[in-house]
Amino acid sequence: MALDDKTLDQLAEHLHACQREARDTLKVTDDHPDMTWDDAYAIQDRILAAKLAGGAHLAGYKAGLTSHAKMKQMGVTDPVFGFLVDEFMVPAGGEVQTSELIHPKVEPEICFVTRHELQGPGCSIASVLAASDIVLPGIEVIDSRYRDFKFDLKSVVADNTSASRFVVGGHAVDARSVDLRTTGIVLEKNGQVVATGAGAAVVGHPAAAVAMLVNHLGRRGKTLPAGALVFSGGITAAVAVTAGDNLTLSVQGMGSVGVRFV
Ligand code: 0L1
Ligand code: MG
Repeated sequence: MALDDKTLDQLAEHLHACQREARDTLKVTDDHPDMTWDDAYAIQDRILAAKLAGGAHLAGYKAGLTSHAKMKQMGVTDPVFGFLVDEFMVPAGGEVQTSELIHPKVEPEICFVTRHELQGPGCSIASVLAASDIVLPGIEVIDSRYRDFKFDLKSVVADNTSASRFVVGGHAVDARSVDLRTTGIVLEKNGQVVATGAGAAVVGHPAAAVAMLVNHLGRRGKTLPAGALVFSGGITAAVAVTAGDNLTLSVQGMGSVGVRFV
């Protein structure tokens, strides 16, 4: 760790305020170029602790930057991980208030719900599938707090991987009943197809991203609990949205889920 507790507290407070107030900021590594990955996750942990202290509940976990194209672009080999709380939750077909966000984008994802606790290191796709209950379509709304999307990966981790809203829906299926690599998705904005893809775009298999999350948690002395919702990562590039947009994600064999931006 390069940063002391006081600095970690201040950065967490700052980024949390930016998220709550839809206020943008410069990336945190501008003032703290020596910030380590552990520091970045420690800031994220502090934001979660503040949310829980304020009455929020942990609603799930997310893997971010999961597509090979985006990882190559950012010069990284592993995804990043964040948390979801109930205040980010939007009902299927519900509305997202764009005035509460800075510059939102959406990502089409396949979500897992675990039946059994998972522990890493050493977690594999097979362990994830064996421990999973259902998979279902999910739209993640990301909203980087960094001005003009000028960020680096450690700053993104500190900013809870741009998490801001999420919606799940469609129809859930047994995680072992489908080949998630070849499961196709179509994302429509206002009735126009804006992105298509297949599960394999997420580090080869969406369950691989969940295994990476479990191994990441394991390295930090944590486990993925039974009943956890996990957004396994965007299958395509994120799509920018503004007020008035209607988004629908269809996932092969799992129906559709939609959300409206007002
Ligand atoms: O969920 C994600 O893929 C996180 C993306 C973080 C960077 C961004 O805001 O584009
Ligand atoms: Mg995502």
